[in-house]
Amino acid sequence: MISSGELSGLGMPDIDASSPLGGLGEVELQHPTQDIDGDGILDTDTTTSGDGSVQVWTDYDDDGSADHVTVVEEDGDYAAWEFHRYPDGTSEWVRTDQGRIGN
Ligand SMILES: [Ca+2]
Ligand SMILES: [Ca+2]
Repeated sequence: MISSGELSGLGMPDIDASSPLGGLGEVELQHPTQDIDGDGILDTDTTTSGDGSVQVWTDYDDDGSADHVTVVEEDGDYAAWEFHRYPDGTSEWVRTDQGRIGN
């Protein structure tokens, strides 16, 4: 089995800080590589896109789909989004933060 960081993130949405995620829908974390909350279960996948932006996808409840994403562009623009699931079966991504690092 060959496994490297370069392979992680395949199939993840390619987004930047200004991408509207409202209709993106559920995002499966196929290859989580980090354990952010330290419970021994991998929950976070960091992906990069061609333009230099970095996306950090985190699955807080370990159900396999991302609940939070932070996007940071090369020039410091960033945005954070939370995935909300509603009782009527619908779901959406809601932006929780946006700005520019270092200014
Ligand atoms: Ca964890
Ligand atoms: Ca989840």
